[in-house]
Amino acid sequence: MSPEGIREGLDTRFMGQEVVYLSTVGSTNEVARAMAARGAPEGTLVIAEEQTAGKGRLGRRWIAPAGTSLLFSLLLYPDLTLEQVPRLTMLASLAAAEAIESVTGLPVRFKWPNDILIRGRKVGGVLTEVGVTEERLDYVVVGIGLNVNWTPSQVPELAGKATSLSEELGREVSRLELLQRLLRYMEGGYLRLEEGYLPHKVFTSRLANVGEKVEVVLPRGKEEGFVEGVNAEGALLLRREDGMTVGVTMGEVA
Ligand code: BT5
Repeated sequence: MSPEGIREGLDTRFMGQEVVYLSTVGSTNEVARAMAARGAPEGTLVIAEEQTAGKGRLGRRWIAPAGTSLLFSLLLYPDLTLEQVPRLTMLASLAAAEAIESVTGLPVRFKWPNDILIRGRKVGGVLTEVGVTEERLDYVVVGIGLNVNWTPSQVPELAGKATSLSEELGREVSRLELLQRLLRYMEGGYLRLEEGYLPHKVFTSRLANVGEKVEVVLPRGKEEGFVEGVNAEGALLLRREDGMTVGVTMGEVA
């Protein structure tokens, strides 16, 4: 991949039109945050072949051998409140799902809040970070990692839990085509978001475990209940044994 290659044939207005392409970097999210501080334009794409400190949530690591994956971040300046930012995480997951399905035909589901799954295994994840001044949202960095052409099941830590597009399909997939489609879907959703579109219903239609009993690991403790879906702000709706439905904003389905 190259910056020229990415822009060539990319039919977006701004998403991915400014490209920062790096062969190796700590984390693309960190570079995108630095770009925000320098006033880089909306839709700036920071993409790397390899990350030496790829980040997951809560200090976890994102593992990907060089040249095998899509590892990138998008810089956005949305007109949203802090509470509404999960809409962007949902949009990014949806854009990834639509891109994967249109390129490969593989069925994509989500595990709340930010896992992208194929046949129950994690093929990608989204890490959304914000820049805030005096409680006002300055910028949002949406980081996406997708396993494209490698075998994560060979990494002991990921065995049985992770997969990739090539592992599922038995052949390699064009990272460029996948990226360009994802950028197009992301821009389409983002523009609709500004007109008041709420992505939670479409997101819920792809949510794993709906109607099933799950355990959600919270920052402190756990919550058990039946998954009902996700609300407009991305909270997981859980119906507890006592019949009450609660909205969980922080944590993850075990
Ligand atoms: C995520 O975190 O799933 C968000 C991952 C976002 C990565 C992208 S890459 C581009 C951008 N720049 C960054 O620095 N980050 C973003 P979380 O839900 O916390 O999941 C992390 C967990 O997933 C790890 O603890 C592992 O168990 C597992 N994991 C790590 N690498 C994986 C991989 N390649 N495929 C599947 N699972 C993985």
